[in-house]
Amino acid sequence: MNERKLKDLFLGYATGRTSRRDFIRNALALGVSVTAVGSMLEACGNPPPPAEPPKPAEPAKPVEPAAPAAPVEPELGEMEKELHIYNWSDYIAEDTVKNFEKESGVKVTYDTYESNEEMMAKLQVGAGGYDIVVPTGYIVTVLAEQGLLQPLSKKYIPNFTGVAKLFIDPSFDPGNKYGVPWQWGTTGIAYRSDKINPPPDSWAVFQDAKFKKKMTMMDDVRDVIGAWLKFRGKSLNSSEKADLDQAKADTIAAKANLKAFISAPVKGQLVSGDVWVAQLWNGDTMQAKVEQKAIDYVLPKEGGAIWTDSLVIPKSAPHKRAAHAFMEYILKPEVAVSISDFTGYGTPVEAAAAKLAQPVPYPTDEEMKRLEYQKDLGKANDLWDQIWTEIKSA
Ligand code: N2P
Repeated sequence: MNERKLKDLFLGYATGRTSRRDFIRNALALGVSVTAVGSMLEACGNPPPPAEPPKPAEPAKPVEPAAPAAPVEPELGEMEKELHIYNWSDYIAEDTVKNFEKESGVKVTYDTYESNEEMMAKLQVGAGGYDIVVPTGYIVTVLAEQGLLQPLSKKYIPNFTGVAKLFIDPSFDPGNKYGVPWQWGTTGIAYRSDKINPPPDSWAVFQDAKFKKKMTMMDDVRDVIGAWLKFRGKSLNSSEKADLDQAKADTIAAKANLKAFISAPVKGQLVSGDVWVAQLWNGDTMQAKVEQKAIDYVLPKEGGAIWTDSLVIPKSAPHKRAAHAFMEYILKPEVAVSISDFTGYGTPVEAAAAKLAQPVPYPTDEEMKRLEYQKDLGKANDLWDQIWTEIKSA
């Protein structure tokens, strides 16, 4: 049985991209037993019940004009004594959790992940018992549509008023209903300026055999295919088959020169000199630079992704009040400064932005022309996933 295919299929179903019928059909075709398919479906929870048949129309009654719906924010009970956080690796200051525990008396369990997919897979099968996770913008949309997120009760987060305008009412989370912005950044190229001269300025560097096996791209379908789409002047949200076929060919051409598809953990290899060029996020590059001055970052001339990651609370979270307390805590300007000073990413807290040891200015209009926000791909997710699987096994 092809385990990789089965895993992708299961992920597709768990994330709502693959229908129940397609999941069953394909799983059986892969040789999975009927009993095993049953348990996999169960692990994903029950699908929504079939819609009720329409009732015969009743004669219309005069109705009172409806009062404008005030947003109902859930009331939360007493502060719990525990909090379970699941965040990207290297994405918080070393003392943030400790200081929060001291101030609040809440005991924090802190786990890390390396990709949105890794986090979603856990969340969607109900594993982990997490109170806070940190998805990228387009993933907030997906999780919210799947009904997996708790709407925020902003009355417990008075510091939310300190969030900069740019992060208010984002298109991926209208009204900031579910998320408190955490950090923002870009996806570009980290390189060793002592090994590569002139510095790379294009995604094309990954197709240059001169640096064979000294280069890596991220282990992330959206970032890798997105980069090759930008390389050809396309949107990194394209769902056009022709664009994606070209991106696939470009990725496979690059793969011959790559040491690996690897995300944040590549930092150590950049520092040691095992890797000279890595597709990476700006902040993680700055973290590596602390240890090795010759590491620099460039946004390729063809452009790349800009993103905001947000703190959100899963609907199933056992400690929702404590989760709100943590959100309130990290929005304090001095705490926000210390977090971004460690991560190297930009802060959404307005009063903190100017106080960073190395300020991360919001992109200028000129830079913005080269940057693009990732959006949920909807139906095209299947095609992207299929191409990614083909690239990985090529
Ligand atoms: C964590 C970086 C995560 C950024 N090291 C991904 N949007």
